[in-house]
Amino acid sequence: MENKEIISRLYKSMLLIRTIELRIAEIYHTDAIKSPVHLSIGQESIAVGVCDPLEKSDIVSNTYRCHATYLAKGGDINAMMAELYGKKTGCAGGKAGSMHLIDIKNGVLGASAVVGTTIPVATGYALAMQNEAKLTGHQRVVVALCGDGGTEEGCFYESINFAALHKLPILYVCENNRLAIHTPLEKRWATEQLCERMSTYGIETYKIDDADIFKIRDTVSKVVTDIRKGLGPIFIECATYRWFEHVGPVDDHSEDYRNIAKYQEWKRNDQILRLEKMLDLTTRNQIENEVKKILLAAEEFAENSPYPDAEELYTHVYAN
Ligand SMILES: Cc1ncc(C[n+]2csc(CCOP(=O)(O)OP(=O)(O)O)c2C)c(N)n1
Repeated sequence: MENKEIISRLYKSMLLIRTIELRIAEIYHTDAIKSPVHLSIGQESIAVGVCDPLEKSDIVSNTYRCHATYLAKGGDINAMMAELYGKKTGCAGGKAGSMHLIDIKNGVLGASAVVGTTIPVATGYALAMQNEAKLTGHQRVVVALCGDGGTEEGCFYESINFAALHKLPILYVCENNRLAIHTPLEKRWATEQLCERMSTYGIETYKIDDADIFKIRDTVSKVVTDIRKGLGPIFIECATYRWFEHVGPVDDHSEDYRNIAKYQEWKRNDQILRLEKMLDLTTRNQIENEVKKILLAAEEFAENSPYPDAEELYTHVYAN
């Protein structure tokens, strides 16, 4: 059994992500938020289980469905909310929106709307970290997360091969929610043996099929230690379920491509409720109040921040 401090920390991190995403869904229709939003409600245990064992100087990278990883790695929540509002104080100056969160200071690489493209960038970062360690003596680790759809891109396989060849300090994590927009895995993959496919690159693989927050955290904790020692890349597949529509603020379980029985099953497996039950009422109330305060402050920060100046349209277009 994990100790109370760890349970409280994991609960707070997952609750913060869930609460902010539910709030985003609530205010989305007011047009305060200026960008499309890809919510990861239901998938929180992956981001939190993966980021919890990392050091502050380690790096994570994710796709457009990036709120959870950004927050779990310690990304600035005020800057995230301001980015969604299109404000000058946003983490990308209010010009990029929800799909392109970035917080280099806290180890969050820039996300991208183009499926798969963050994977080679993260792999290149891992190469730089391998070189950096020769000078500093300390090996930072990069974690590249992507969806099951991301693993269908050529650059995913090119990156894994390159990382395996050069024993790069990188962990690849697939958040397998079995959907690429509206197309289920059964219509896209001839076999579901993703880990077996990855192991042909000569790397160690792990599959976690129940989104158990402790299993994810323990596995990542072990493999990151190995990666830091120079053992090369490792791949983890985490099964999960997206509760909301692909993009936007509502749940779309009435749609044909959805499976309501699966949804109910995954809801019963909700890791936030699981941890909630492990905590005493006083601790829970305290955490819930802290989360509410953080969220309220972020919303106020975003609302009260100015929009970017018109001249900003002409900056960051070309590299200097
Ligand atoms: C290169 C590229 N091809 C197609 C798209 C259109 N597209 C946007 S999201 C998406 C599905 C990706 O699914 P997955 O990687 O499993 O991530 P999830 O949305 O489930 O988190 C696709 C095909 C795109 N953005 N980029």
